[in-house]
Amino acid sequence: MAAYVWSLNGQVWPRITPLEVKQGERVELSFVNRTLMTHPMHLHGHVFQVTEIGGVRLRGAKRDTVMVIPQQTVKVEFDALYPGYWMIHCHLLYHQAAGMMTQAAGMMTVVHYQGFESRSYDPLASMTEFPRP
Ligand SMILES: [Cu+2]
Repeated sequence: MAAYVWSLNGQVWPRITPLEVKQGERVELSFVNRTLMTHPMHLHGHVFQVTEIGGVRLRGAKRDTVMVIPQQTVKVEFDALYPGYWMIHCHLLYHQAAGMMTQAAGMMTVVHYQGFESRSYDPLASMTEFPRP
């Protein structure tokens, strides 16, 4: 049986390309669920507003996690006010970390504020028990 590997933008943690944002801008994220499972998508350090569900625009709830059902697109917006690296991931631990057992970690990436530097940012450090690429 093939192992599950969930990805964001076709990439699996920790081999990801950060989502770049600029401090002060309003950022839209589109969660496009092409799978047959529901994913509770969670952004650290921010509150976002749900602005579209299944093609219907709305002024939705403000929250940090939103359920994205199979074959659905949910859009959210947040104000980029807190410089740093911030995790964004599926809150089902098995989806987020599924690949920790299979050398492909899964549904997690980061939002990165342009110009913010941190020597401690090293996604590959989470894979210490596996060979680096
Ligand atoms: Cu998930």
